[in-house]
Amino acid sequence: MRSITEAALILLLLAAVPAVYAVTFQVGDNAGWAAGVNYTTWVSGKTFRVGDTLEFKYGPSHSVSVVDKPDYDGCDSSRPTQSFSERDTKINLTRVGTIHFICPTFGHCLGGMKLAVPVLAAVSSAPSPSPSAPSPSPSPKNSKNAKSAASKAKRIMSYGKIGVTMVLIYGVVG
Ligand SMILES: [Cu+2]
Repeated sequence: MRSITEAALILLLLAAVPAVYAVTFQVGDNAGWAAGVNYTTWVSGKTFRVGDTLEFKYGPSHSVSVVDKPDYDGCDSSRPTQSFSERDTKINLTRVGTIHFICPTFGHCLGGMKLAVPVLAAVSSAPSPSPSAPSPSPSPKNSKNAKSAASKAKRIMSYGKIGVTMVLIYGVVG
């Protein structure tokens, strides 16, 4: 009885494992989202995955804007896709690709308050259905069919040979 309970617990733990992989990164570590932090250095050596969370902690003079790459490169905060200023912003990473952040306060991005986070696919034990699953192209399939048809024909021929041999044997015996 006890071992069944233990086994059930282990199964529960195993099922919970993918959730354990989700990580919350505090941007800039203890320095937070602030001037004078090198976010390129902060990003390097870290692995970000879909399901992880970025937490921005910052003072009232800062904000967080999600921008595209050209605006990240050019420190242009005039057309963010998302903006936050609640001083504790949690961004869930939901897509594979690089997500770009800048501080829209004048001069801050140029001063280094910019962050590009490369997001990799989630690690999961459960196979997720892929919309772009590779399907075999028709030509190799056809040649494979032709091959198996040829081997089938060969087999039929050898059966035919055995048949003829048996008929001959019967003929000799009879
Ligand atoms: Cu700022």
